[in-house]
Amino acid sequence: MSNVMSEILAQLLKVVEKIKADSKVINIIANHLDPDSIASAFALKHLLRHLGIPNARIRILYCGVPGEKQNEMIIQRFSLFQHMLPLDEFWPKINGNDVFAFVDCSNPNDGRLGAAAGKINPIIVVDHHQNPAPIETEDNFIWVETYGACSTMLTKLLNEVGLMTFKKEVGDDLFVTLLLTLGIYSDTHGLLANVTDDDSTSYFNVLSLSDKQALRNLTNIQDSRVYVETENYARNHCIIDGLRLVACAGYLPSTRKVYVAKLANMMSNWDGITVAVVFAIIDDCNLVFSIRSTDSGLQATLNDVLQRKFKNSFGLKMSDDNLRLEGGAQIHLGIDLAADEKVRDQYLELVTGYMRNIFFGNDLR
Ligand SMILES: [Mn+2]
Repeated sequence: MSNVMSEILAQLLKVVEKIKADSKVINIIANHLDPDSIASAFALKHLLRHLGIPNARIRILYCGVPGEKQNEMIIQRFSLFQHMLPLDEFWPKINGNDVFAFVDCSNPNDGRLGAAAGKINPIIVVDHHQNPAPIETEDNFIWVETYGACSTMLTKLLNEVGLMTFKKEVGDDLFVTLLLTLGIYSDTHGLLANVTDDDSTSYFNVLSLSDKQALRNLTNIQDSRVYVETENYARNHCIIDGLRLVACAGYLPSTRKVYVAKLANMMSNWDGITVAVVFAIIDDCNLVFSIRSTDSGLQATLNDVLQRKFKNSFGLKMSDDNLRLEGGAQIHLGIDLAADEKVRDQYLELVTGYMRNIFFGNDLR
């Protein structure tokens, strides 16, 4: 064991002993539902259980919705919703006996935490993002380091304590190694982005312990027919002006909101495009748009102009892999005009004109 790793482990063990001595309930927070976040949450649960915290005093709380189809498939395959609870629903029941762990996130003020934002002081943090994290003291365990995936950090911890074996008889979650494999794979774009030596070592380690057939099934993702139709619509309703693109994805049910971001990701990869904006009118009376830009020099300007236009409904950040700016907004429109098929096209055209003025206009030049 390296000196650094044994120091990290010693601090974790100290905090775990304190949680045990005080009979606290530890709430592991996954503030989004992607493979890395889910894997890290269940791997930490495995670790804490084997360090002596009873199952009944470990809870996984999640934020948001699965969004991407792969996340849905993972959750469904292992019935994960039976083993985690939505933070927003559970938050009112939290009491003085609860303590918190953050995995794959470290910022207590993150908006995804909803009502809990700014109110949690985590006692454990394991994260690979460079976010404003809580300060490490004697009494907490804050491990924030630059790796390709948080799953890599959990893999390292499990290996350090010799807990990389999973047995059904003792109630272990047998799917943890598979989740860790998917977590590292997806956050490093298949070991191609942001990958450190530890990421690749950890990846092959957990891969060798994973069910290959399940892995194939969970990485073979077919686009739904609705997605293909939406993509066709967006391709047919996209306007390009120089290096910029604005595309309308039409009128979507709120369960398909994630398509907007997915299409913006795709279109920002088109040759010659540095800014891609995709928007849709959603049936919950919202105008949703996603913006992607490979020109990081635009960050300040975009932030300025779009904050002014859309206030707090707009947010922009550098992507986890540092490859592009990612942002978006959800603007409440108050009336579901597009529900009326007779005026839908006119309405979408009107909004298209509005978006063109913003993203092709002088303010953002
Ligand atoms: Mn991650």
